[in-house]
Amino acid sequence: MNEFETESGILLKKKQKDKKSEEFLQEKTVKKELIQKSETQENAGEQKEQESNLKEKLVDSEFSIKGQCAISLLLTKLDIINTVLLMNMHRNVIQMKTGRLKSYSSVCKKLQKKGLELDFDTAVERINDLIGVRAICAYVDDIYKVSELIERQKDIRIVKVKDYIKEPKKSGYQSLHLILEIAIAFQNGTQWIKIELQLRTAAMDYWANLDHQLRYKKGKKEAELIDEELRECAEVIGNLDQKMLEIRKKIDKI
Ligand code: 0O2
Repeated sequence: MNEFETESGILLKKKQKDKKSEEFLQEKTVKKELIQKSETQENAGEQKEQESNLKEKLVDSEFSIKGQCAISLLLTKLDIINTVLLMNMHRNVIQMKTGRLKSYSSVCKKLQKKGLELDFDTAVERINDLIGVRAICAYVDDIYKVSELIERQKDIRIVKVKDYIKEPKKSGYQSLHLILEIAIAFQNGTQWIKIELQLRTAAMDYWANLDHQLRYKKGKKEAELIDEELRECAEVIGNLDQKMLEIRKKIDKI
C-alpha cells in the first residue's frame, strides 16, 4: 500500500513537473514571438523611414535641382556638337534629344531588382541613370562622332562606356551608353554630377521603345514568344542600320 502511495506520489510530482516545463516552454515561445514581432515592426518602421527619406531626397530636392541643371547643360552641349557637325557635314547628326530624372518608383524597382537597400546614398552610388539624357542620331557612325566630341569636353569626365552596339545585350538591345560626370558651378564651388548619356539610331530607339513596353509584361506566356520575335527584329534593325550607313557613304562620295 505504502509502495503504491509512493508510486502515485512520484507520478503526481512528475505530472506537475511536466506541466511546469510545458508552461515554461509556452511562455518562452510567446516571449520569442513578441520579440520577433516587435523586431519586425521596428524593421518595417526603419524601412518606411528609409523609403520616405529616399523620396524626400530624390523628389523636389537639391538633388533633383542639380539633376535638372546637369540635364540642361548636357542638352546644350549636344546642341553645340550638332551645330559644329552640321557646319562640316551639312546635315543634322543629332535628330532628337530628351532628358529625364528617374522617377521615384523606377528607382525603388531598380534598387529592389539589384537587391539593394532603398536608401538615397546607395541609389546615387549604384544607379547610373538616376539622371539621364538620350540622343537619337541619324547613322551608327554619327553616334561615335558625338561620343568622341563629348569625351573631348573639359568639363566632362568619362566614368564608364557601355557599348551595346558592338556587343548587343541578350535581349537584342543596342545603344551606346556613356556614364559621365559633368561639372556644374554652384555657389559653393564646382560639383561633378553623374549622368548617363544614351546614344542610339532612330531604328534602335524604335526597337527599344517597343521592347520597353514588353518588359512590363514579362512573365506572361505570350510575352516569351514576342521576346523571341523582338530579338529577331533587333538583328534586322542592326543589319538595316549598317546597310543605310553604307548607302549614305556611297552618296557622300558622289
Ligand atoms: P528604364 O525604365 O528605361 O529607366 P548595371 O549598370 O549593369 O548595374 P543597369 O543600370 O540596368 O545595370 O545598366 P544597363 O543595362 O546599361 O541599363 C541602363 C538602361 O538602359 C535601362 O534602364 C534602360 O533604359 C536601357 N536598357 C538596358 N537594357 C535594355 C533592354 O534590354 N531593353 C530596353 N528597352 N532598354 C534597355 P532601366 O532602369 O533598366 O530602365
